[in-house]
Amino acid sequence: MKGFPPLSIYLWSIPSLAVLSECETVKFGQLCSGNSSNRRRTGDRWGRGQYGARRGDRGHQGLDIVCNDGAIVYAPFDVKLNGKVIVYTDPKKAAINNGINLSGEGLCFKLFYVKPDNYSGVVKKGQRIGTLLTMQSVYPGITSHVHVQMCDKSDPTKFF
Ligand SMILES: *[C@@H]1O[C@H](CO)[C@@H](O)[C@H](O)[C@H]1NC(C)=O
Ligand SMILES: CC(=O)N[C@H]1CO[C@H](CO)[C@@H](O)[C@@H]1O
Ligand SMILES: CC(=O)N[C@H]1CO[C@H](CO)[C@@H](O)[C@@H]1O
Repeated sequence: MKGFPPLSIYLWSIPSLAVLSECETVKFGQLCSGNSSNRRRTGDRWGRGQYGARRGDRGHQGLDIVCNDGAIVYAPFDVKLNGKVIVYTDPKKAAINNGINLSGEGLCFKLFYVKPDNYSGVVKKGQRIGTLLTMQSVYPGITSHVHVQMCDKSDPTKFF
């Protein structure tokens, strides 16, 4: 048997590979009308859109996907609506203070700056969740976007 790894190595590798490939296949479908490729916000005068980008003294906790004000936001896969998200406490940002907590494909995540049609129930992939709020009214010149944030605040980039 010299030169061969123990059989247990082969046995352990099989289920772990299966789990790995299953996780890697979860990808977000189109989130916003007019942006079929889920194009990401790169940067503008208000900041950059990637996870971990600088936001004052902390890091950006989500990933920003380009979406025009008033555009339709779609379910990226079959989802369950888990209720409203409060994005801001600052009353000056009330116009864009809305969002929705969702789950599907084993993921729990939130979409910010969206006015959802409903706060509970289910929505099929590609069906309408709601519309993008008027980001330009609060952040003039920003690349308007949907902010995607995992409920555990982990990096969502691998799902795009
Ligand atoms: C989102 O909704 C789920 C399911 O109701 C809940 O368990 C979770 O705590 C919520 N997450 C956040 C960050 O609000
Ligand atoms: C609003 C928006 O982001 N539109 C873009 C979505 O993606 C397509 C294809 O990548 C672009 O051409 C649009 O400009
Ligand atoms: C499933 C569900 O509750 N759908 C409702 C979502 O909201 C619209 C109006 O905004 C209703 O017509 C649907 O019945």
